[in-house]
Amino acid sequence: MSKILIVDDSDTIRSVLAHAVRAMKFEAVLADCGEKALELFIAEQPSLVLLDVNMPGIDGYETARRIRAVAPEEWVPIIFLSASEDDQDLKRAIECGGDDYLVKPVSTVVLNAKMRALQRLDQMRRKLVEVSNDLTAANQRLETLSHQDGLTGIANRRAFDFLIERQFLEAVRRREPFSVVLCDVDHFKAYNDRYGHLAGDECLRQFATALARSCRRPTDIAARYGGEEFALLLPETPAAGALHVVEIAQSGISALAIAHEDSPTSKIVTFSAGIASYLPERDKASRDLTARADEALYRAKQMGRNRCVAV
Ligand code: GH3
Ligand code: MG
Ligand code: MG
Repeated sequence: MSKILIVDDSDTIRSVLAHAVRAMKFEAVLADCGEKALELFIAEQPSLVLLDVNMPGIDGYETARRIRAVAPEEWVPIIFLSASEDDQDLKRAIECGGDDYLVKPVSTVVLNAKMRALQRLDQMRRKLVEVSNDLTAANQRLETLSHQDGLTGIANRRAFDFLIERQFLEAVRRREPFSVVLCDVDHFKAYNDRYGHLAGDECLRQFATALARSCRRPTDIAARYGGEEFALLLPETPAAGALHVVEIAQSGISALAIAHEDSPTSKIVTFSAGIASYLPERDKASRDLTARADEALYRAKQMGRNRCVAV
C-alpha cells in the first residue's frame, strides 16, 4: 500500500489529515517538524508528501528543498498545505520543489482528487523510467552484438578491424612489438562435406573457444576473421611469443580431438597459422600486418598444413 508522509506541527491537523488519508486506503506516516519529515522520508520512502509551511525549526519550504536534494533523480509528489492565500507563498512553494499548493482548511474531496492526479503523473513517470531503462539495456545488447560473432561468441571481423588499428598505433607509439596471427582450419570443406554444415558450425564453435582460451593476457584478442579463419591480436608480443601462443592453441585444439576422417593430413581437426610481427627497431610503421600474416598462412598450407609459419 502507498505511504503518505504527513508533515504538520499541529496535532489536530495531523490527525485530521491522517484520518482522511487512511479513509482513502493509504498508509499514513506522521512527522511534527521538518527534521523529522526528512528522517521519515528517507526511512519510509513515501509515495507522496503533504507538507505544512509554517513550522518551528526548518519550515516547509526548506523541508521540500532538502527532500528534493536527498533524491534528485527521483520524484515524489509534494503537496503544500498552507494557511496563506498569498500568491507569493504559492510561487515560493513551487520554486522549492512543491507540486501543488492547497490552502487550509482543505476539503477531503479536493485533497483526494489532487492526490489521485499526482499519483497518476507519478505512475506515468515510472513507466517512462522503465521504458528508458529497457531502451538502455537493449542498446547495450546491440552494442555487444555489433562486435560479437554470432556463431562463436568471440570478437567479429568488425571488432578485429577496429582493434588491430588501435593496437597497432598503440604499439608504434609505445615502441613495443605486436603480433598478428591468422589461423585457418585445415580441409574444412571436406569436414562439412563429410559431417554436414551443422556439425561444421559446432566444430567452429569449439575451435573458437579453444583459440580464445589460448590467449592468456587480458589484452590478447581472438576474433573470427571470416568463415573458418580466425585471428589473434597479441600486443607486446614478438614472433617468438606469438609462436608460443599458437603452440598452446594447437595443443588445446588437438585435445578436443574432433574426428576428421576425410582429412588427407590428419585424423583430427587441425589448423594452419601465419604470424606477422611488428618490431619497433626493424619496422618503420608497416600497416600490412594482416596481409603478411596471410602470406605466412599460405606458406604453412603449402608446407603441408597443421603448422605455423612466422614472417
Ligand atoms: P584448407 O586446408 O586449404 O584451408 O582447406 P579448406 O577446405 O579448409 O579451405 P576452403 O577455403 O576451400 O574451404 C573453407 C570451407 O569452410 C568452405 C566453407 O563451406 C566452410 N565454411 C566457412 N564458413 C563456415 C561456417 O560458418 N560454417 C560451416 N559449417 N562451414 C563454413
Ligand atoms: Mg579458408
Ligand atoms: Mg581452411
